[in-house]
Amino acid sequence: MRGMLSPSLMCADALNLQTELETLESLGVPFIHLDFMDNHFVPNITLDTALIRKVKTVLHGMRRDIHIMAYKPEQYFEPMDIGEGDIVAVHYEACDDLHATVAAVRERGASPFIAISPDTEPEVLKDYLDEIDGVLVMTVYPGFAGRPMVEGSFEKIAAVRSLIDAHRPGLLLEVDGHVSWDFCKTMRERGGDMFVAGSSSIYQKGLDIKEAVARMNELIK
Ligand code: S6P
Ligand code: MG
Repeated sequence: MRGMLSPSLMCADALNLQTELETLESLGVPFIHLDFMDNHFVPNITLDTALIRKVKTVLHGMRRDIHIMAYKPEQYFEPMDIGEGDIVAVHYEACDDLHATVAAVRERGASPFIAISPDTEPEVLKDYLDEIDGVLVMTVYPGFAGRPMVEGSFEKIAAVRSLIDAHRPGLLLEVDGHVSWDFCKTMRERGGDMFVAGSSSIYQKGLDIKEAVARMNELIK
């Protein structure tokens, strides 16, 4: 399987989101990464539930890759109109009953992923691997774009890959945070399947988005 791109909408031009989405779709980008924050689990607010809901109405094949950085994520599923085709990553650190939250994503017809923050050990995933479709590994501390990669992230990606391969081969491994031009190839080699691209790569001033997506696709192939 080729490495897959999931551009982060919070890094795109906020005044031209529809055009940004149309361009990505025309380039055959498979996922759009949508960051939701509650200003409690992380100290920031970015895209809101109404926007994430609206994005669904303008897509033609590109899938929503929703990353919920919030406590009690299940309260946002209905407002976001989560359903078939969506990936929904909920944080291990943010859920009261992670088994139930994962099941609630599945009940809506979406694909549940578990996200782990940099200080969370991969081993915690073991109890959930049979219930999910993927793991999102945070390689920055969540909450903001443009952060530096946390030391040890390449090793963390490799450790999660080993865990997946040993217990549930086929699960997707998504890498989120500072997926830069310099680091993305190594992240792919260490076992990443999906890559969130933001201000460290495709959304840099002066870059043509078409050329940037092509370059990124080549590096993560
Ligand atoms: C961060 C969020 C990420 C960012 C992404 C931005 O809390 O979950 O998805 O959008 O990290 O990319 P970059 O290249 O600026 O780190
Ligand atoms: Mg994210």
